[in-house]
Amino acid sequence: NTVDAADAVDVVVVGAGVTGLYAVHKLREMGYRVRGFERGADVGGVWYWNRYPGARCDVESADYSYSFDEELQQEWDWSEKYATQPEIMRYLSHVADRFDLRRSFTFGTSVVSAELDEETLRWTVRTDGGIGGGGADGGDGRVGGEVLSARFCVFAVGCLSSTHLPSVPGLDTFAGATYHTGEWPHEGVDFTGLRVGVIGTGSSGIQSVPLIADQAAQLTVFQRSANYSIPAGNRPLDEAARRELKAGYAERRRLARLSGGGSPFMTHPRRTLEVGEQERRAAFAKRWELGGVLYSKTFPDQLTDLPANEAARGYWEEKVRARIDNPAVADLLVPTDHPIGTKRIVTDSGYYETYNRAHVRLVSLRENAIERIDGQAVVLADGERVELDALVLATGFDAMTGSLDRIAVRGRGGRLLKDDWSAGPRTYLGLGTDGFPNLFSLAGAGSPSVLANVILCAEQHVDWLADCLAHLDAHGYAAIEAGARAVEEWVAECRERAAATLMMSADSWYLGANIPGKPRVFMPFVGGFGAYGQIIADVAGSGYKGFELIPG
Ligand code: NA7
Repeated sequence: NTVDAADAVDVVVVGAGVTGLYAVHKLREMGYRVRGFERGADVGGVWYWNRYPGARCDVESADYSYSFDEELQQEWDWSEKYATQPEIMRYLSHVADRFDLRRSFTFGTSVVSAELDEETLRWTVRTDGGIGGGGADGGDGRVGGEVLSARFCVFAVGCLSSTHLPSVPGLDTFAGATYHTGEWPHEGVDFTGLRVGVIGTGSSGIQSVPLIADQAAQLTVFQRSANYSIPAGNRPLDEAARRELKAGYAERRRLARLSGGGSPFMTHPRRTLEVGEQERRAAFAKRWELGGVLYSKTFPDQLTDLPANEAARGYWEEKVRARIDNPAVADLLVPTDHPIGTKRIVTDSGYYETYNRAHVRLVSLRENAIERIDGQAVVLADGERVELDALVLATGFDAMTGSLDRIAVRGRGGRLLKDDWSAGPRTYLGLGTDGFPNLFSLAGAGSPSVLANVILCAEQHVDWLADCLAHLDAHGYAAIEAGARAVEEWVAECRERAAATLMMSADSWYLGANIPGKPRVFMPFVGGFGAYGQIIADVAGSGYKGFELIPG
């Protein structure tokens, strides 16, 4: 395939989720010719796909929104403290309309490969030809999608976009309907009167179970590992609350940028066991009221010190047991295998209370594993056949690397990125890697994105990228490439920082532990959003230390 001038662009952006949308906007504003590609039929990324009942963000809506445009943040009205998936989709659609972003994207189209030309340092990017697949032969001899040449390749493919199916024998022969929470039908699903099974009790399972229970005649939840969940404390935002939020936005954003998680909340100033029982409980109670994921950072040592963690865990257990009528069921719902916060704490609405309902049953797979699926039934190790009309797989994702792995990215010497990363992702600052000049991965492995508010992470990365490209152009550089040594050091730093926490002790998707055969490597940067922002700003300020700037 030849690439003619018409197919040459400055930047290809892959993904129209929160990161890709802002990347296209920002780079286009700078005057670059940008083409975006998106697998889904519209903008939204993870929010486009995860339409399961109860899908809701676990970061407050006021924070989980772009900060780059003051008018945008002043004009948009969030209706609830924690936004539902439909409201987030309306917001992202509004952003796309407001900045006319859709015209730069080709939807329903996946990028399948990106190949470096070492002479020109340009990337040849190929797509799959879009919905309907394969045959985009427009009479110009090109079959199988578009081919274009780009100076920069920007991957904004998301950390939770490649769905994971459990390897249950007979799964594909199930006689009822099967749904994965991460690929939910757009027309919705009506479970009224049905016998429904849910496999998986991460965020997606825990958020969907109460709503599925409202419809189903019988609901069986198959739990491999119990999880820590905390009530969202969700509430509608009225006009007065919104006015107050908007008036305080500047300070709210300032604090969020300094924080560990990209939300304007600071941990208690002292260590857990330095304060008395009463003050400790008051601090936990305050965080509990804030809701959800913020609880994992009530005290600064909670994720580094086991006795401190145990104090937080103990408070959690006390609160949760009080919500569950049957103590034997409560025993199954209290995790015993990992410290609190070492998997992402789930933010729920009525999850534990759902098990107080007569038609809802919890099966612990640790005690009674799924042997196979046979016709209409899930067959358990003890021989019981659980007859089902519908099965919901809330079994998560090949997180952080799964979506990039699907794309054949070939750098210097024809090296495949996937092979380079076979022992775990290798990045410098999460942004680039050696052997792949002018290729950027945004809000992915090696960055704090999955441990923080991803919208601010996206802005942090895109703004860094925009400054970087402006620097290259101002100084006449053709390309920028992470140095091998800088990559080694960053990988080591990410590993060491994680090893100094309790995060290594959970079989989490942060570690790839949910995917059989995936190397056990802690993939995010655990040092916090604010600290990370300082690190990447310092690198830029130093003239991109650790990167090689290649003259034009
Ligand atoms: P998660 O958090 O990865 O949860 C997946 C769940 O599915 C979890 O309970 C898993 O148990 C379970 N699972 C996975 N494979 C199997 C098999 N083979 N058998 C039984 N159970 C299985 O995905 P979510 O979609 O809920 O949430 C992803 C993120 O989205 C979340 O962290 C938030 O950041 C938002 P396990 O714990 O591995 O034993």
